[in-house]
Amino acid sequence: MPQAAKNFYSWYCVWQLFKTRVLCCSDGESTADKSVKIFQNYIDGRFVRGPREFPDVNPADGSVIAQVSEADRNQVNEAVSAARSALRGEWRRFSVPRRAELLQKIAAGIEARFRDFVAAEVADTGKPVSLASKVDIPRGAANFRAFADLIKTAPLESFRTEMPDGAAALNYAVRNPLGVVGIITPWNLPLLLLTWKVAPALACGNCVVVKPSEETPASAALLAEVMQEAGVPRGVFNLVHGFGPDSAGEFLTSHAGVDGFTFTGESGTGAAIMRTVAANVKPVSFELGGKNAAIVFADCDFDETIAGLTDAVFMNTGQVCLCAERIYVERPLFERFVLALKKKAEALRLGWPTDETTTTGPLISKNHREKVLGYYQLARNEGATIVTGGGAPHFGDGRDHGFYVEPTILTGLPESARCAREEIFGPVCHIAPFDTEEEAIAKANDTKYGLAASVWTTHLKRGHRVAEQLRAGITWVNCWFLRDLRTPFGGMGLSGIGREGGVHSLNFYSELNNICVKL
Ligand code: NAD
Ligand code: 6OH
Repeated sequence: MPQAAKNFYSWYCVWQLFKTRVLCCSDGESTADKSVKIFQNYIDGRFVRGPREFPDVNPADGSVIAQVSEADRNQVNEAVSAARSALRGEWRRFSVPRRAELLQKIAAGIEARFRDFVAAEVADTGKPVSLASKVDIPRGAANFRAFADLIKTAPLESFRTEMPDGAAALNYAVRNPLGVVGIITPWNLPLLLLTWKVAPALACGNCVVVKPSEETPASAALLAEVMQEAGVPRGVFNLVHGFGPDSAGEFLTSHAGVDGFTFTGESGTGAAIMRTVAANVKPVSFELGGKNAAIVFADCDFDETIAGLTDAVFMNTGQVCLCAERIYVERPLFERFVLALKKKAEALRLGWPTDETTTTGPLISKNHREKVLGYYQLARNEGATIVTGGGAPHFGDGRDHGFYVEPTILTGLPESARCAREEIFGPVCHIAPFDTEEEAIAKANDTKYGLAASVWTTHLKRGHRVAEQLRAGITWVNCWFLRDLRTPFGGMGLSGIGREGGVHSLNFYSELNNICVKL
């Protein structure tokens, strides 16, 4: 079969699967037989429509794949009330082992519908099917399994206190749920980033109201089905669809009945949410943007470094908060490095997301494509050399209506250039040479962000020494995106507030009560 026909066929198969299995959600009844698919809200254990709908667009060809039911203020209020009632209901009596068992059941539910989730994520985000199958969906299930285990072994402090007069007391902390948690997530890794918050929140006994990105409602809608099938008590997991300002996002963050908010998204959105939440003085956990640096020393393992940084720059079409957009290379290696990364960029296969051989899908939306192409033009205006890419590809088929851009490598920008300082969130990096270790560290740290960094060297002591001095919440040495769910994750500066992951998640989603007993 010619490639174009194969692409069409695989796309058709995924679309059929998507139509008949994924698009859903009316009290457990599939709407597969209806022509217009509607993603509904899930409130108090029931799928409900909102008063308005908006289209869900496939970024690969710009087609409308479903309608999404936008929750209005009343429905967001209902979701928060349902969550609050559920906190007082049977959920309160769920012991830690029972909650852990339920989380395992949710993980199994995701795994049982693996193909549905993959199809949903691929159609919604345009990410390659290979990536959704290897990263997004397995990690979605793994988040529930990891926090099911972690909650069972979560440490709590205790101190025996002795006063100078001989009085003694036993102090010990007990872990209570934070309460109703508002969860707002972005579109780049929809299920992965949502479950990374929902799993620890439920593990700690909270009830949640989640608002996924308006760009990617599908996997959250499927997760609601899995929650229902797994027997999660009604009101414990609620899902509202919509936008940010003057929509479900803002209705949720301005609600005084939510006890805390966890948000992943842009730094500017974080600031807006913080202003809204401040009125009710609620705790926040923020995972925001980045302008992440990689430092490559001349003594690095060259092939490993090129392979690692190809992923770090181009994975998910550069739409991972941890992607490296600034690469500093020790001068003797600079030209060889630029040429090798150029070769890798040019070998990427921009294709239909459903094609197993595609490495690079479209960007998420028309707006985002305009933003990224705007930065490509700005880079030219700022004096960059475009080593490769710098524009939009032409396919001669339906993908020309999608949101693809070329993988792009820039050199020659001053450190003050906007393209070297602002988060672009596309398949693009700027590469600059450096002469000394101190210079590389200073350049890497010269940013208002502070999310992730990587160091590439075979010099053991230098690897540790440089990593320790980088201002980032996560620093990799000779690797990228190697993540252990028990480790702290988050950023400093414009990259966020607080840490999640392992016990850090458990602490955010809990209120500790220290009990002091006189002995
Ligand atoms: P975004 O900030 O535009 O939107 C994220 C979510 O916030 C969406 O659900 C949106 O509807 C909602 N929202 C927007 N305005 C709101 C408001 N005023 N009140 C309440 N909710 C509001 O981000 P995005 O474009 O979806 O995602 C890309 C950004 O996310 C990038 O900056 C990226 O770096 C960042 N990100 C960070 C991490 C991390 O872990 N640090 C992970 C993934 C993505
Ligand atoms: C941000 O876009 C991605 C974050 C991913 C993780 O934190 C992870 O653990 O996979």
